[in-house]
Amino acid sequence: MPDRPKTPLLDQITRPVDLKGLTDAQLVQVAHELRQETISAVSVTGGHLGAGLGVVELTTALHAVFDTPRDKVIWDVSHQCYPHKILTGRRDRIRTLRMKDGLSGFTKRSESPFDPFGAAHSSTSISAALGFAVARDLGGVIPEGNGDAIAVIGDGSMSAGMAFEAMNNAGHLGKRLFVILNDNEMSIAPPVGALSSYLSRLYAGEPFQELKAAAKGAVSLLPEPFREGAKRAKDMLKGMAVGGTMFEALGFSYLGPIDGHDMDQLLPVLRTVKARATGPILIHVLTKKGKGYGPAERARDKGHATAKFDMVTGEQKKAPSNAPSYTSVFGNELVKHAAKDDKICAVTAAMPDGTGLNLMAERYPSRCFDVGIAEQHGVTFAAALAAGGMKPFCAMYSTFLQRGYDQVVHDVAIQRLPVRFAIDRAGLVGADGATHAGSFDIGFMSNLPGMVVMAAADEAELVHMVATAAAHNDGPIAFRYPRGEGEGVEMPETPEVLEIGKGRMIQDGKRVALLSFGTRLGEVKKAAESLAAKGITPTIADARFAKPLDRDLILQLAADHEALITIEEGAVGGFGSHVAQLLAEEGVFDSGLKYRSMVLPDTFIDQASPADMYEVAAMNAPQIEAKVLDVLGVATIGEKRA
Ligand SMILES: Cc1ncc(C[n+]2csc(CCOP(=O)(O)OP(=O)(O)O)c2C)c(N)n1
Repeated sequence: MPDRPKTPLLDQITRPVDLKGLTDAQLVQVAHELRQETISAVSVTGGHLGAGLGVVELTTALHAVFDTPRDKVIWDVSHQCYPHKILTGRRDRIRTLRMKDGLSGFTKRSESPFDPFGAAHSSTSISAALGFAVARDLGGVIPEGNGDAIAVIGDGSMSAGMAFEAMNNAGHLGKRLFVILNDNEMSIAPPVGALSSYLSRLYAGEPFQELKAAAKGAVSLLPEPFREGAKRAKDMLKGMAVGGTMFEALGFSYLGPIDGHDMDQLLPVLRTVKARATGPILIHVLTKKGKGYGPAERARDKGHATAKFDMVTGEQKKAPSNAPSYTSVFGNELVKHAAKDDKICAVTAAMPDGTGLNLMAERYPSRCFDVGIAEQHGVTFAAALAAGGMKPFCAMYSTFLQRGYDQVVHDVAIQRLPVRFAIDRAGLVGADGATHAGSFDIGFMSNLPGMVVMAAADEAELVHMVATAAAHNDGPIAFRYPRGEGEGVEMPETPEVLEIGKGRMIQDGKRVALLSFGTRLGEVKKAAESLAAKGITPTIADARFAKPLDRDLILQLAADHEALITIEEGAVGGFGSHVAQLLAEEGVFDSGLKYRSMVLPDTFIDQASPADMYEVAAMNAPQIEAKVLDVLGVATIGEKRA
């Protein structure tokens, strides 16, 4: 292949054990070739580039010094694992990353023994490493053996509560354990919060007096009522900081900061801690996200995630889009509402661009909050914003909202607080695979008393739903929408506040009614066109609401048709289950309605394009058509032959 880099030394490495005989100078060369191979692979597949480039030397050093897979290297989030995959026997498939039937873009236990723990949601690595360390000490038996446990965690991920819960526990247990803090001063967006500035101070070499001064300065910025509590917190911090880092106060030995691109620092430090450690050690490593590839280093997000690209120019190859993305529709609408109503505010957990809140942050910075990777805090923070008389939009991906679920139940729903949940990436998301699928939110939001749950069928509907959420002030409300572009429909001039719990008819037909919740509506319409050619005209309705259900609409559809099929981009236990419950309770089944529910199958679907994933889920137009024919007892040609 002409554009493949020359990698003579890397070509000899098929397993980490092959690194053992190399000199330090050769390891430097391996790292160099590994970087070129990583860039080349991601130029073909697209994916997470910047984070991996930042840990090329660290990856090489870890595998050279430790004995994986007996020793467990646990990558936090694991979006930085591509170089690790290349060194651990998966180089031959590295150009299938994130593709259907290819390598996962994250670590995955079923893929390799070198991936001891799967990840993709952040801040789990220290808990996992601690679990391995304790299992080792308790005599747990696994085929690879139980050696050292090493968590590699970014500064962004370190800011999450879960990381500190694990540090607290690990410091208490005192087991031999390594945490490598990979500090590149980046999350997806620039990291936010006090921890980030604390870390900067650690390596800026400023004395801790400075930290105290900063804490004092921060207190004086607060309005009077907050000052007393903040002062107490500051005093605590003062006490902790004197005599060591925060990490030492948590029971870790702190080592660093060291240059994570300098093998002459990395190798001796790792060798020393491997030989000597008796308890938990935190090694603070400074790296540069996107290191060694100009276009990534220069990019605003340091090449966090990229489409396929031209290796020479760095130009990304994106298909031109015809319709606006759902994310941008949400972001734009929110800004419009915020312009009219100064109580509207917004919360994102480290995803300002991904959720479209970057627009709000630009226009109304004082009303837009990036709380860091802290979904739990973000939800409770939004709850109290609502309790305090604001109108918060809590914008999170479906998959990450899972982490804030107790807060949704306990802080928002039970208190009936009007938090507006904007749930992005609902349904199957494609290349990020099962860990990022937004499969469960319909179920876990709809079962909460008092929660309103909507799904947009297209981008115009999303406009109405943002308006509906803005206007809904007597309890929590959620609206979900998928990743990617809209349907290309005409956009409404003025947004409409929808009547809560009312669906809409799309097409009148006979015999079978298709009741869609969300963006499968497009596939439903396609199926209906194809059915029309066979002489079947289904009724089509868009439920709009999974909670409260449009009882009148549903019972009418049931009364007027011999069959009713619901379809939604979510797991069992969602919209269809609520419809089935209603039909059962109303005795509709007693008189023989044929009811079918199309939901995601009871499996975790591996990465592919969203369309391919929906094919696996049997939820595309041909499968909807087949479902209709089946329920009506019309055999398809293929089946007849069989
Ligand atoms: C719970 C959770 N929320 C949000 C994300 C989205 N996310 C993926 S990577 C990332 C940034 C991670 O930053 P950092 O740990 O500093 O690693 P870096 O990419 O800088 O190497 C975020 C916010 C996630 N994976 N998990």
